[in-house]
Amino acid sequence: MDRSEQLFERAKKVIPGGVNSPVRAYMAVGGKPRFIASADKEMITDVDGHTYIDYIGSWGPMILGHNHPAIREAAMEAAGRGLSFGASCPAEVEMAELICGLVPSIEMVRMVNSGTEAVMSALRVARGFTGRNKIIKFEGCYHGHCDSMLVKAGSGVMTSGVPDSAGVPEGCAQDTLTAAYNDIESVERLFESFPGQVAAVIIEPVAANMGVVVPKEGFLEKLRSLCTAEGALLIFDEVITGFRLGFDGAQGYYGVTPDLTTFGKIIGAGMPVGAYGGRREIMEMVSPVGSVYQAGTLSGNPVAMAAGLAQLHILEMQPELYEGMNRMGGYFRENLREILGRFHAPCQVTGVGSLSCLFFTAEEVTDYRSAKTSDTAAFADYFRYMLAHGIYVAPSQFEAVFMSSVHTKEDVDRTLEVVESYYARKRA
Ligand code: HOZ
Repeated sequence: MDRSEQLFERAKKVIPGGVNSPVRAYMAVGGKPRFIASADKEMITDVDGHTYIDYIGSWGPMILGHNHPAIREAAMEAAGRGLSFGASCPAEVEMAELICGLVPSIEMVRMVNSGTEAVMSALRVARGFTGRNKIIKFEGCYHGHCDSMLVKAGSGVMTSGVPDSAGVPEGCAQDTLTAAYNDIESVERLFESFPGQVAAVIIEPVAANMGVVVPKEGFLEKLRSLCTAEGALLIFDEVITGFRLGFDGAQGYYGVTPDLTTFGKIIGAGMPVGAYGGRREIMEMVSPVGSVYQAGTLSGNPVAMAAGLAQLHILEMQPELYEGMNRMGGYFRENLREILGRFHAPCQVTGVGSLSCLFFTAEEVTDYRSAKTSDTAAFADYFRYMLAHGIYVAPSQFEAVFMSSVHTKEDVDRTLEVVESYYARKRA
């Protein structure tokens, strides 16, 4: 048994499934999870000394790569002044000003500790603001694990084949309505069925938890108009796309303005952070100004704020890093398609900017239903080969390939070589 296996055996005795988040258990791909000892730039090293090119990047936030010296130093410097105060600190004001300055739709923002918390809070605010209860979400979109969002959810919920979670009372889910991604008529029908009752529509503007599914041209615009016409708020869950597709995330990329936005780990450069924000009149609903209660001892934590600010400041000073990273994502997708085409592999390569995905299906992937046509056994086989050859992609079909600003052309070429050798071996 190697050290990862030993740790997993120990973990299984004291942590459910041996993991602190289900996707990590490798249940969808087989094999034993790798326990990570360290990470630097685009590389990650497990406890047995195997090094991989990392395409997870802690599920998105490592935009500048792992262990960036300026981010590490900012966090360490802040830690030297105390780990948590449970009181206001200067860095959280700076962070709020920076976010409001960079994202035009956000006039006020509240820090929380995870994307799940951000979504849970934004939904409460939307309900408080509109005085309505129903929320429309999209099949296959994942908005964290708060009760009302575990309905037709993506990510680990999708791989395990469990449509909902046990322990979610019917009452919590009954106000969640589900529409089909990229299908505006499915949203219109819900508004017609529940007139004047929908508080908000929440969406990942680029769906990245059923694999990566990009919005069809005009879909987000139509969603915007529909929400405005129906008096419902539009919430963009930008936990994955925020500050990744550019400073103003998917909303800037597609030119569609939501009423509320949720962010996650990216804001903290990987530290446990989330945030939600939007128009002033909506955000002024939040306690202590308004009547929507939401709180948190660790919110605006000084160490997390310092790390997040350091990353955002670097990006602010070097916006060309986005161009490089998006270009590398495009280069990867283009060459991957070329290889798959050569081997007549029934696959789809999807993505935008630095987010990519490889689906094992002949069908074009535009929504949850088509994403589910992917042959997950074929993905698992591919995953195991990639891992064995030093390429670390998410251990599930229904996640994204994350490119950082430090992935080099050599890394991507090496990755493509491994893909090519995988198909050559299959054909042989
Ligand atoms: N929710 C993440 C995938 N979209 C998985 C997080 C983890 O396992 O760390």
